[in-house]
Amino acid sequence: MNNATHDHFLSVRRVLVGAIAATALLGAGLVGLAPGSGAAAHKPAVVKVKLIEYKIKLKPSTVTLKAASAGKVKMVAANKGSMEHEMVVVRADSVEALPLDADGVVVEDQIPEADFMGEIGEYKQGRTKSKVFTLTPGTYVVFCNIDVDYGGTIINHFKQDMHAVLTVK
Ligand SMILES: [Cu+2]
Repeated sequence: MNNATHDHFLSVRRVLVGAIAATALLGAGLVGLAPGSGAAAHKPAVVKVKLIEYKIKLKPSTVTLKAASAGKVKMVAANKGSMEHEMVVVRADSVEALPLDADGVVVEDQIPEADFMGEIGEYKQGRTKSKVFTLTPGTYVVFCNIDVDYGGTIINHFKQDMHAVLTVK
């Protein structure tokens, strides 16, 4: 009887020690979670984009990449205008650095492939679309380049100042 009680006491102690050891390991694991490891560490930076006639607003307009994000920047683009818009992301030092034609319209064909980061193609007002871009530190121009024909008069959204600069650090 005495022995049985003693054994029981020992086994309870063993369970407690085991629990403490597990907690210590878990703690060490969390502390040891270096940038780049673990699913949560890969969360992209997020930029909220507002598209209206004829402006693009970025919030924030400067993002600092965490090492663990692997250059991933999620653009959440809300079309708050009254017509379709698109969102193109191109690496360029400034709006003026983009290849423009004589009318001041971006010539997308002349953008080097390596500088073309991608786009969210035109979509309806009232909708929000998201896309994750892989960006390295630098300067990017975010713009809408659609043309709308108003009975022969073509309005190009980029030319109407529908662009913004995104800085990635
Ligand atoms: Cu537009």
